Amino acid sequence: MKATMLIENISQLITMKGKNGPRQGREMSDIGLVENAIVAIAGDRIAYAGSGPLPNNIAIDQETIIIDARGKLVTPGLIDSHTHLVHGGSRENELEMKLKGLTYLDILNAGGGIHSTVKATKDASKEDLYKKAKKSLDIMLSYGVTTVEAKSGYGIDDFETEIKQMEVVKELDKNHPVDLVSTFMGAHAIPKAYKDRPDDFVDIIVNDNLERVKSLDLGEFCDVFCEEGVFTIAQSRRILEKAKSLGFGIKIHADEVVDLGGAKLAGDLGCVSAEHLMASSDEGLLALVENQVVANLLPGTSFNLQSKDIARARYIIDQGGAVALSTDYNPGSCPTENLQLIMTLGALMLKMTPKEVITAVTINGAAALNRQEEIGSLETGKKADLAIFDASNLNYIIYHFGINHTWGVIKSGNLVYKR
Ligand code: IZC
Ligand code: ZN
Repeated sequence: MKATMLIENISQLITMKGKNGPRQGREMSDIGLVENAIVAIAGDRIAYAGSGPLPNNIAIDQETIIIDARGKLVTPGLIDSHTHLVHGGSRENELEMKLKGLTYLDILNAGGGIHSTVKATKDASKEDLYKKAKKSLDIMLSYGVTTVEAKSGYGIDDFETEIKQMEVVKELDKNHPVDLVSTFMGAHAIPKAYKDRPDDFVDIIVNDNLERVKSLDLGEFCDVFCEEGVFTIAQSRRILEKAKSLGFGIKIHADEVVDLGGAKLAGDLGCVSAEHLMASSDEGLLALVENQVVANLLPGTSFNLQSKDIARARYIIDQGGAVALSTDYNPGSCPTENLQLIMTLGALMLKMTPKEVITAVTINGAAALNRQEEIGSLETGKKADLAIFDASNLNYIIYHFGINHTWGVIKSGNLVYKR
């Protein structure tokens, strides 16, 4: 086999070698770290990742691109498994309201928050949405991210806007080096027209919209915002059960502000991941652990909302659960594309170790997207998605926070971003 690219003299290589599945409990500390390592790539696949020398079956010639990674850290491409990437407008108007003490739900229930982004998204053309989302995706890539999940949910009862968002995701997936994973989240807020009869809106999603998304092949996952004043447990269950029966992978925004029992529901329904979990009970978190649901934690949101409740990553991991970390990038509760900052918050706010943090943004992010066979670790045959950091070790990029440590990003075997 001929190597198309060889990365050599790597100070620290994190392979995440091991099972292709959510890494749980103590497995989250097993990161397959190799020092003075090499990675050989053939086309879009990893040919070899580990200590030198190059195995005999891999040859290099004048065409092989050689990268000298002396003093550098190499990891699997980072995975941002929870974002609201495609939307119109921004919500900096909420900042001063927040400083005066209004909460996220106060603003939403007064008709702002998500509703203001719904209006801005409806008013934006598809081209505008594409351009804005591409700009964010370029930033994400520059931070070492190679796969991004993107939710709809700013059309809600205006289904054409939902479709518009998901079509943008599909086009970006085709045109941009970063891979996108599309999630239908029509159940993101109760539309104003359905304020007094929310079940009628749930009926539309269950009896109509889910099937249309499936038939148009626009969404792989379905997500619901299960929260006080948004969708109840019973409504969330109806939507997710129907979605599952149609072949969607299912996710749930659970217990972000109030513990309604969303984590428990995620366990009962066999969700692929449950998101936020800031207010979840022990019972809810144990239901995730028992049913191998990935706990997708979003500490940037806790930081930005200045929440009193912080997701209990330590409890989940110590009980044997699997944690992923994501930005939650959206114009309201977490307006940042910077997954490296979220890694620092995972350590400092959620008390995760650096090894657990890197697991949470690689193989466990992949597991939260059902992509664990393809990405999330650097092993022979997997996709050649890698981030190269201008740092000699993992702890450094988590400790030196708020800046971008990326030196280069390799996506499907090509150097697509270089500092
Ligand atoms: O636009 O506020 N939490 N949905 C649920 C969001 C945050 C996004 C937003
Ligand atoms: Zn979210």
